[in-house]
Amino acid sequence: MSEVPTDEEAAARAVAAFTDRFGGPPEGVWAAPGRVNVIGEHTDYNGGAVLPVALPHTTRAAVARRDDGRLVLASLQHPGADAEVAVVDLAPGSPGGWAGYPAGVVAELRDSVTGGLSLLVDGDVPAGAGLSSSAALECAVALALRDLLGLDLGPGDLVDVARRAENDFVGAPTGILDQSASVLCTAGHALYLQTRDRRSEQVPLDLAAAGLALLVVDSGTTHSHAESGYGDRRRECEEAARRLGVELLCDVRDVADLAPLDDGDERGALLLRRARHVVSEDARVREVVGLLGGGGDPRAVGPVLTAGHASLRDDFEVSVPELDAIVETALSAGAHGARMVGGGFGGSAVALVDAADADAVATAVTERAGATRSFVVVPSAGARRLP
Ligand code: GAF
Repeated sequence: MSEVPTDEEAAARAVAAFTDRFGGPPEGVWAAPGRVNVIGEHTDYNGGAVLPVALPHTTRAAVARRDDGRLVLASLQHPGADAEVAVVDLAPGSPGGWAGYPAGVVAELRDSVTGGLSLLVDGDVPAGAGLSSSAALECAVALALRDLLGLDLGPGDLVDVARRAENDFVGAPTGILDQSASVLCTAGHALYLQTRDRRSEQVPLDLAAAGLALLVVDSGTTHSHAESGYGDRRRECEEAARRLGVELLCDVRDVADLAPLDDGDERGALLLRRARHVVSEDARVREVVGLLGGGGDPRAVGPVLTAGHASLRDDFEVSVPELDAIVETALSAGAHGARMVGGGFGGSAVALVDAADADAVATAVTERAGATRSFVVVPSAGARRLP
């Protein structure tokens, strides 16, 4: 299990590190969380629904304006990898690496960043674990710039700025799930977001009251084809939508309506599987929201999560043996349901467990499935300025 600092502790640590690095205090410290998605994977770029919760783990940005037109970036998680560049010279991929995420946000807002910025990053969102550490960083910086520069940006604008940084500057073709979760989630709730029209609803999620816990399990693996695999899936979904004559795959509501994709050739069969995942996953989001809001036993959500895993594994083919083993082990250790989360090809899984079994399930996935870390998620607050 991993500990996270309080907002006050996190702010004090960021102020001290900033002062040490830049010789004076920052003008403020902003934090944004990572996320875990309860259900709704690979639906966001298909116009479907998602149901993330914000993690208690956040990324913090301590920021001060400069007057020399330069952007200077430092990170406690990347010692020795500071980056410095003139704001006018920011261009996709330059700087790259960790600094590309904050730089991408600054590039998006560069018309307002006339004097330059000093920025120090700290955080505890596990990196490379499929828990949105990159979106947390983008959103913390976007919020900092809005406040510091007095920009007229609503929550949806912040999501878009952060997402464009990831798509256009870093070059990762993601949807809006991660940035929306980081900005819009609230403590004690899951965010039920329709990505088509951005309507959202806060769904109360007090699993502890039902004697339950949502356990996040990090597989400790990231496969090298994660990025290319994600892009491939996006293109396959777009092709399936084109063949069906719909704008986005989630315009199809019934899996039976996907039958025309199976035109007898191999490509058609593959597109049918991809589309079947997306359309059935979108329905699973609605099912889970219904179960959580229906006043029944939230344990009923478990099998829906497990069905989501089977769909990601068999139809969408984004799981990996390490995640399959974690899911199987968690289920055999008593979890009510379990599935991989995020884009896939490595990263983390979630398991819905009786709170009393959380430690036993965590031990089982570590000892029998090679998991590197587990923690119980308390649905936490979205992006905010720290005190
Ligand atoms: C990644 C992406 F960034 C999200 O936009 C989403 O598509 C997710 O994979 C899969 O649901 O986290």
